[in-house]
Amino acid sequence: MSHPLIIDGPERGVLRLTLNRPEARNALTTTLLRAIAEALAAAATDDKVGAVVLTGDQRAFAAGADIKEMAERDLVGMLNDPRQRHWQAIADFPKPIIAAVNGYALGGGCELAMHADIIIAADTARFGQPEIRLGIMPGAGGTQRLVRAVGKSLASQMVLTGEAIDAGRALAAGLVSEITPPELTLERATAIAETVAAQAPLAVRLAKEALAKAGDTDLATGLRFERHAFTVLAGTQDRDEGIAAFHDKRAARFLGR
Ligand code: DAK
Repeated sequence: MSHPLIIDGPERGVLRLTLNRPEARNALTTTLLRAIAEALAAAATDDKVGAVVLTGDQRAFAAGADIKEMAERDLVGMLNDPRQRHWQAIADFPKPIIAAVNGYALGGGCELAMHADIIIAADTARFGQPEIRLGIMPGAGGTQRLVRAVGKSLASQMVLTGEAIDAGRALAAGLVSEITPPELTLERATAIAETVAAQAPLAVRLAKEALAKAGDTDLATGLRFERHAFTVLAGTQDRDEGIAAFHDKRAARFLGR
């Protein structure tokens, strides 16, 4: 059996994770989720990784939790579900994740894409939370992150009807930041990841954390965090290097210090 997650790189600071269960539309088994969480845990402490690209194949980014596996879990099984831990590990990953979405991002697949900091989608991609049609509801942040991403009305429509939206709608709603022809999605996501990976690592980490606060906290708390993070960066060598490079009209050489 082929491995459900293909790990490439890091190359130019970018690690690529490719979901590899094409026969099941990249449905997220516990094994696949664990593999993503473990790859990210390793990437978190690898200085050669500045950003991660997460992708699937042309037909599906991921069609959600593996329904066959889910059917085997009763209430106690759900309470002891190891997947919660894996989802948390993905949410806690401190470096930027850029999702390159082709095809379907449904249920847990849409939720996985929303764990990314930036989503680049093929113009043929479809996003949805169809759990309601299975008699369940989103369980990996779909009701919370989707409202924050697209607003209450569209999120409610998606979650309560189970109907997917196309990439154009996802772009207009702010769920994704760019759409591309399908054959260019991965390339574009990788280019963005390389640009991110070339920046000062500590600044990127704190900026990611501050951006996350915007969705998690009230404005005053978020602004306070931003001010503290900004102040912390004043003590880094990379800030001095960035400013010196600007004056010298040369590219900065950041060290992550
Ligand atoms: N799980 C398992 N197998 C799946 C699957 C899935 N989610 N999606 C597709 N497959 C399998 C199909 O069963 C089929 O297998 P075979 O029959 O060939 O053996 C194969 O992939 C190809 O599927 P189709 O023939 O249906 O392919 P199409 O291209 O025609 O359609 C589709 C693609 C993605 C539109 C369709 O397969 C589909 O609607 N799939 C189901 C999508 C769905 O309902 N997703 C939501 C799943 S529930 C939690 C965290 C997360 C979650 C819950 C809790 N906690 C931490 C508590 C998440 C829940 C979900 O995501």
